[in-house]
Amino acid sequence: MTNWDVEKIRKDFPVLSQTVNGKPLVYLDNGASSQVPQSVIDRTSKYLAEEHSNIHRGVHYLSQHATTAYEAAREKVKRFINAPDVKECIFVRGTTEGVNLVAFSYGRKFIGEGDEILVSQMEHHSNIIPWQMIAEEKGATIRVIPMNERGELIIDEYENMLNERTKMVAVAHVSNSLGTVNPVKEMIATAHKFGVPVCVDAAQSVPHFPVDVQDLDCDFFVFSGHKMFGPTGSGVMYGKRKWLDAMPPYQTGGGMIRTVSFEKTTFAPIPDKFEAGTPAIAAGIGLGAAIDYINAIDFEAAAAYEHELLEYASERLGDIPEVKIIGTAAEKASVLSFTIEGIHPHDIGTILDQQGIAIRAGHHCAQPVMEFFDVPATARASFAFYNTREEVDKLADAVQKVIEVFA
Ligand code: C6P
Repeated sequence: MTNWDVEKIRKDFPVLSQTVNGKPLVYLDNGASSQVPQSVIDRTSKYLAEEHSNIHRGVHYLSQHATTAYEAAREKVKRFINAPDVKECIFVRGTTEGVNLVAFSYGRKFIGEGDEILVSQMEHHSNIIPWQMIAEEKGATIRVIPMNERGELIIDEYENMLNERTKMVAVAHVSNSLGTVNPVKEMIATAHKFGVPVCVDAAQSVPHFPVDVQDLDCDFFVFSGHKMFGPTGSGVMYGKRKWLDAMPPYQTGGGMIRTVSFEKTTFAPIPDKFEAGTPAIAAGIGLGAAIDYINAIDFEAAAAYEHELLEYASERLGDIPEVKIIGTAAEKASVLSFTIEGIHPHDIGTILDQQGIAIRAGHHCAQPVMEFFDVPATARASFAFYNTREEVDKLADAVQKVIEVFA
């Protein structure tokens, strides 16, 4: 095993030490929301207890202090994703809001009748519906990049779909329902040959391995704080300045204007143009603390450890004949989706919960994926670097028990 002191890491996460239904909690629902280390809890509490004030508005001490802390968090985001310019990092509530921002703002300006938007077959609903809505509004068409039986995008077909009508490619870095790591760098390079921008849904990648938006050369990169050990209500939409400067505001109101009169309003430059109203200040500062936490651990080692854990879990569950693993791509991260013939995933989830094991059961907001695999839902274990092999063993034993109960 990789040299990773998981027991030491677990102590950073207070929630993990509790019992659920009389059993030690085994938290395997990190894809839905990861847990929060004490340092993030402390930083957020400190802000609320000692520093809280509205930002960008006040001349008084607390307001300036809060503004400095919030903008420091933005700097941390910039370094975390290696954005060229901190102003290209827009704070949003999460991935959903980020994709909506890109779809409606970019779409209103750059998408027209007869245009095409490519989304992949494995997208989360958050990276489908906003594009559908803007396509309807503009008379554009959604085209779907297909995948194979392992849950890998068929890149040859993708390349054939790009043409002069394509105005956007929207693709997940990592699929939340299958765990597939998509070859986004290559996909972006291909899209750029046609002058097409790419919006990467990074909700499931940033918690699991280091990312670099300049290396990827993506046009937009969107993620949620609560899946990367930060608070809910925090998230980021990174966009290349050339697009952000040209795009209209998504929401309007306070904090995003230069001048307002009843005749005309002019807008502030980025990032303010896209941050109308009082933001989630505590959440943003908490996200900064989550990035500090990730920077303080050996994230590369964490990624390697997590990968081994996923392989081990895939082996353990793969050894159970009744279990069918959904999503067997060569490149995967964190997610193990499975079904058991004749047992509904909700029943699996409920019985596992009785053992203190938290997994997710359902369609994972990816109904097209369920349709492709012809299942109503899957059970999904999703891992983080604080999970252990013993927890994987408990999962496998509990799954075996579920099968016995239903036999
Ligand atoms: N997936 C899951 O259990 P929000 O809710 O805005 O933070 O993230 C939306 C989202 C977008 N894209 C991907 C790839 C995602 O995984 C998610 C959230 C959770 O898989 C909740 S459905």
